[in-house]
Amino acid sequence: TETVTRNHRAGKQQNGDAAAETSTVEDVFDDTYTEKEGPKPPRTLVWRNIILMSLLHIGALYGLIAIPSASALTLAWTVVCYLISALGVTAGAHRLWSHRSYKASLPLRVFLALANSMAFQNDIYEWARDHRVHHKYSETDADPHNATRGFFFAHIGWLLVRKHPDVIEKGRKLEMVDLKADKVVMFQRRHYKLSVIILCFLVPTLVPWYFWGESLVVAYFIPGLLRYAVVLNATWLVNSAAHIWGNRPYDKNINPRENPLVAFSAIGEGFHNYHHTFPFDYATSEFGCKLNLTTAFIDLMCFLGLAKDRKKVSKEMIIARIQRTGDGSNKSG
Ligand code: ST9
Ligand code: ZN
Ligand code: ZN
Repeated sequence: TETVTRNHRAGKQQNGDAAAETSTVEDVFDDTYTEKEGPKPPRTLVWRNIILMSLLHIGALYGLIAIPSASALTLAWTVVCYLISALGVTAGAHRLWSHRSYKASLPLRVFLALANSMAFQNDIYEWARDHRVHHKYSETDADPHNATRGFFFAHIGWLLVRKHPDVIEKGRKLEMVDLKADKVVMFQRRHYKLSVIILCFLVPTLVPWYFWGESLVVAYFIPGLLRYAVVLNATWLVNSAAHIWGNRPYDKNINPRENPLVAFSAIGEGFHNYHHTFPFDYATSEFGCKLNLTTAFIDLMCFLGLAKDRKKVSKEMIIARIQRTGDGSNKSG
């Protein structure tokens, strides 16, 4: 049944105008790839990123100790910014654009692209390309955040060094026609820097200052830097923690795990054993909206007529998979 689904998805692959409407098969694990023999290429540190990421985290720490001096409205605004930027990654770059697990109307795609710029995690096109190679070549040299290189590398280290050449080589061969055909994605890519300055830094800082007289310093360090750093770390925990700690009810032969704590902080993206087993499922989980605000958001968008065609794995297929390759921790199998 699983191959049926894959062929079905491959069969739906089109190009040209309809491309933005299609599904993708580029997120399916490719077991024909083998790492090159011999010594690994040297690790080259990128000092600019090391310095910027250190400054960001020092700024976030300052934001943390400034919390008592922030007004309640500013703290509420911080949560709002957290949720918007998180949705730009989860419902946008991840479930819509990397995996094509549902379809979104133009207004929703515009919202998700703006929200995505607020999250400042590279533009949607680059994010999705890295994410497709992550699924296709998971835990190998061609995986940008290969978790077999340890927690630190999978978490943040991969953004502080040059990429393994295989990531770029395999990434260049990926089918990206669906994203190239999406005008919203290409517009965000063309204007990425400006959109980040406005949405990740200016809007979070200026709204509390203008509307309720918060000090610019507090507004910059809490809804600005602290919120940005927390969203980044919540995202990175999916690559680090959820590839290391948790059960493997669906496939015990792969590293990704079910991690409820990560699911909570990443608004639904911690059911990672399920997600790598069924990457096209719009809920990234067997359990719908449970610990999964992103699924609730996509459901709401469908209810409002702004999204449609959610892909979901059937219960029978999940149970068959649990029985065939699960680690025994899921009782519904
Ligand atoms: C960030 C991203 O944080 C986080 C992503 C996390 C993913 C998580 C997934 C988990 C599941 C989803 C859960 C969501 C949960 C959300 C929860 C929310 C609460 N294929 O890059 P360069 C080309 S970003 C094909 O310079 P270097 C590239 O086009 C944080 N080609 O490589 C270029 O070509 P050309 C902010 C590729 O020199 C050339 O290669 N951003 C691919 O090795 C060189 O590219 C940063 O910190 C590919 N995959 O540098 C910036 N990749 O020359 C970080 C590259 O022709 N990035 N190419 O133009 C960098 O500074 C650099 O990329 C680098 C590597 C230093 C890391
Ligand atoms: Zn993963
Ligand atoms: Zn994914």
